[in-house]
Amino acid sequence: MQERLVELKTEALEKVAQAEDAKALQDVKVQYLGKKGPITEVLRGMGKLPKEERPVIGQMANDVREEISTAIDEKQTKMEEAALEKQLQEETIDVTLPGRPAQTGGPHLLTSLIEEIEDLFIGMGFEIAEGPEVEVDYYNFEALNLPKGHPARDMQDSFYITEEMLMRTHTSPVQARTMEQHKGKGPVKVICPGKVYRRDTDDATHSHQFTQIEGLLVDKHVRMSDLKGVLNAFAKQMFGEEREIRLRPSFFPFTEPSVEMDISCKMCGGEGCSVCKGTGWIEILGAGMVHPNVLEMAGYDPNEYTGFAFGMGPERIAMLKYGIDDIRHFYTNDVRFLNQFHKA
Ligand code: 2NL
Repeated sequence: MQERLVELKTEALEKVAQAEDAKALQDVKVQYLGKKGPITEVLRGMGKLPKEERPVIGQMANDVREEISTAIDEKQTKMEEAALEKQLQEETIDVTLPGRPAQTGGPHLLTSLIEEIEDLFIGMGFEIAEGPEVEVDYYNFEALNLPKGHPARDMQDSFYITEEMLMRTHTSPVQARTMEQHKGKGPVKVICPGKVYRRDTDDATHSHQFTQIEGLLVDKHVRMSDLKGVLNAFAKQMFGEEREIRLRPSFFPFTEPSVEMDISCKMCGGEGCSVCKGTGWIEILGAGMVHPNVLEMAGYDPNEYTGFAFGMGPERIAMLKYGIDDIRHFYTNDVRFLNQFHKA
């Protein structure tokens, strides 16, 4: 019987040592220590033994049982530790690795361009003024020498909220409001950027919503040469010192006389190319001397005060500067387009 117990112990310990996973170990436990296992059987058979041998065998059977049980527990602990160690190894985080770069946004191309233009004029003493995008007929048209029925209103059809209220078609109403606030006194020296609206069908060169940036200077003794000087300084800083400007006669209802300003073409240096369509010049903005009617409606005495104003489209300037072929790129907000213009 003793031999049998020694045999069982050796056998069981060997199987414990060989067990490769929790299930195998559990199987060993059931097989040797279970109710139907060989040790239980030995204990049951003790009745047949001589009395004096019983305690010896009993003690031994219990020891064997204890030893196997301890071996199983130890093995289980070892397995758990190994599993944890393995998991820790696999899940190690190397804190010295560089992090993933965060996706950062940035100003929209048009926003950057408008801010660049603002900065140039701030450098010449202008202030920034803003106003409502939903505007009343008076400031959008009437105060700018565009009375009801004026033919020039047709080119600026808008989205009407009511008969008297509309989405502004240009940023000029901001200047009209600014002049009014100055109550007939100068100087007024402002740059007005913002969104404007026209009833237009969208295509590569038209959009029902776009941006404008306008400037206005009203004071005593303001002359056309002042306009030319300011625009020349702007053009050189914005497009390059080597650029020339030229003013061509034009018409706007709110200025008299009115001009359009071209800059010399950088691509061909004035020789004529596809960018300037063979002319050597590129149209950049419209401008003029503020119409006496406009000054008067804003509360200025046109015999005492004069002024100049100009307006440009940031989309057009960006398209020329970066060779963008479709105005809709600005508004569809494909990040692949937008990201190209983020300054480092
Ligand atoms: C263009 C031309 C222009 C103005 C805007 C203006 C505003 C007031 C009085 C007089 Cl309050 N004029 N604005 C003047 C001339 C031209 O814009 O082609 N813009 C995109």
